This record gives sequence, C-alpha cells and structure tokens, in this order.
Amino acid sequence: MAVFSPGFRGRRRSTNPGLPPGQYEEHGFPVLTAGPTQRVRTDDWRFTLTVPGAEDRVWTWSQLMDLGPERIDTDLHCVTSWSKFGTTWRGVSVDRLLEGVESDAEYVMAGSYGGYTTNLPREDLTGGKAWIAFEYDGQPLAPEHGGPARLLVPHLYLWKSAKWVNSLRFMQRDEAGFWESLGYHMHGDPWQEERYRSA
Ligand SMILES: Nc1nc2c(c(=O)[nH]1)N[C@H]1C(S)=C(S)[C@@H](COP(=O)(O)O)O[C@H]1N2
Ligand SMILES: [Mo]
Repeated sequence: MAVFSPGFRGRRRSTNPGLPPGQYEEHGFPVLTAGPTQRVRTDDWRFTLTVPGAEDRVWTWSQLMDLGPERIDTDLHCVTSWSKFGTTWRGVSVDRLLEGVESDAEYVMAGSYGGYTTNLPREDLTGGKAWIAFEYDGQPLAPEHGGPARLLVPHLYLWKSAKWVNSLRFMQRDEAGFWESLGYHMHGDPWQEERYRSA
C-alpha cells in the first residue's frame, strides 16, 4: 500500500527538523540592511531604556560589559527564506537591562543608530530569549552585521534583531516599526510563518 501520494517525494521538503517551513539552509552570512551601515565607536555608544512614567536609564559600553555577557548558540531565520544553523554569539541578556523595571506595558519598540525600528511583544525579549550581542563567531561584531552591538532575538525572523541597536522603548499598545509599517508581521515567528500581514 502506498504510504506517500505521487509527487510527495519530488517536492523540495526539509528533512532537517531545525528548518522552519519555507526556509532553506544558508552557509554564508548574507548582509541585509535598508540604508547605510552605521559606524559607532564603543566610546561613543549609549543605550537608552525608556519606560513610561519612569526616568530613562542609559548605559555606556563598559556598563553594558559589567552586566555579565554570556555565550549564545543559536540558529538564525531570515524572512527572505534563508536559515543559518549553529551560530555563536556573545551578548548581554535583555533580562539584565530590564532588572527592576516595573511597568505593565506589554510591547517594546527597539531603535537603532541610523533610525531603524522594530516592534516586539515584551515577552519575546524576556526570559532568556533576547540579547544585546556584540561578538559573532569569536570576533567583535562587524559593522555590516550591526556591530558594535545588535539586538539578537533568534526565535523570531531576523528583521526583529535590530542592528546598531541603541534603545528599547516600552509601549502600552503595539506600534509598527520600520518593516512592520511596510507590511511585515507584527510578531514574526518563523515556525508559524509570520512573514507578512494582510492589509
Ligand atoms: N538597523 C537595522 N537593523 C536591521 C536591518 C536594517 O536595515 N537596519 N535589517 C533587518 C533585516 S530585514 C534583516 S534580515 C537582518 C539582517 O541581518 P544581517 O545583515 O546581519 O544578516 O537585520 C535586521 N536588522
Ligand atoms: Mo530581512
């Protein structure tokens, strides 16, 4: 008795359980940026956390380093269909930046040097799922990939991982960031194929 219908084996299907639907494995590390590469010296780098009703908190580079960086081993998934397995990073968990924050705001807008923005639910940034990453593959993160530091939220499509990130702003209601305002999904889970949203 036929277990597979005709044509099933002919379709390009993933046999890799780490590959979300509609993705292929990429061995390089493509650079995708809307606008010019930012070049920020760590001496000049500042990171600002804005929570409604509280004073802004600002970190310098050395203050970020004092928060206890950790190693991150993860796969990456880009909405343009490539996935890259087994990447290694070093970064500070966003949980460390949010310690002591009291707010019922459920959404966050990440902002970057150069003006890029992307929105995320707060719960996707907390619980050990998101980092301010500053090393890739044992080297300082290259400017093309968002160095000196980028947001790394690997369980969502890579457009949520803002390069040259320099701020997080808590929001009571979800607002669209750069790509989201052009039709990308407000959440962006690769396992649910949350690529674009209908108008
Ligand atoms: N600041 C900034 N961050 C950004 C972008 C951007 O244009 N500007 N592009 C996003 C998109 S669409 C993708 S797919 C990834 C690409 O990261 P990479 O260039 O390191 O592969 O960065 C994301 N972060
Ligand atoms: Mo992208």
